[in-house]
Amino acid sequence: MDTYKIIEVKQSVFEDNDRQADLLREELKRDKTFLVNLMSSPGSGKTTTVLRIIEALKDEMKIGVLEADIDSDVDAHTVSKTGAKVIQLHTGGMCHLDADMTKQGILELGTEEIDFAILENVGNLVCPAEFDTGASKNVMILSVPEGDDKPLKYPLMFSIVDVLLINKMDTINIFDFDLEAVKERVKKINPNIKVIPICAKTGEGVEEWANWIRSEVKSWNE
Ligand SMILES: Nc1nc2c(ncn2[C@@H]2O[C@H](COP(=O)(O)OP(=O)(O)OP(=O)(O)O)[C@@H](O)[C@H]2O)c(=O)[nH]1
Ligand SMILES: [Mg+2]
Repeated sequence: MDTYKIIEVKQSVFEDNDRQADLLREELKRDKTFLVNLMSSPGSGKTTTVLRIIEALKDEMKIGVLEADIDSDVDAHTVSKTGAKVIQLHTGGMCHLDADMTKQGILELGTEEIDFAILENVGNLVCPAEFDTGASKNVMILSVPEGDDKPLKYPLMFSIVDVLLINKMDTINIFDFDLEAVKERVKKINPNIKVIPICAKTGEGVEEWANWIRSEVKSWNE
């Protein structure tokens, strides 16, 4: 007979996180704050896209930003120049944010003053997909130089997002990136996903994402 017990710790961690995430979502709904969890690989253009969306929406809604990184405050410093309220979250080595960490950031941000909050998650295509942050919606960026095979290699991430932004479209002729193949691959994993090609560098395509946010903020507040 075995003299030791095996406990599925991972499962209980996820269940506990899911409960906290649902509670946070309810609070955000009550406070009329729409929170987007923005995920991607390192360097795919999250901060550049955040700057563009602030530019597009800053005259219509009060925007707050949570910048999550293992270390440093370079992204918070960059975003703070827009005038939006920014909180930098350090994960202390963790490769993702969970609902409790997100809640701590939201409390610092203060929901009364914020209509639209955006969480730039830690750059990673694996761990952030496993933890519900309590956000209203999940959005991810796949940038052209990463390659069109990523939906095949990281299906979980592509399965949990509402919107896929395909960034760095200005480089599509340099890399062998098949946009139609990506659309087909992601629709197989997630038939309801909305795919928006953008170029955060020039701002091209960002208006379509801004329109999606406008419409989601409206329904969140109904
Ligand atoms: N050519 C091109 N470069 C871009 C575009 N968007 C972002 N970049 C560049 O890509 C690099 C990384 O962009 P960031 O916005 O810092 O990426 P990030 O995802 O926030 O990076 P981490 O926070 O480190 O994960 C920078 O040099 C940007 O100027 C784009 O649309 N086209
Ligand atoms: Mg960044």
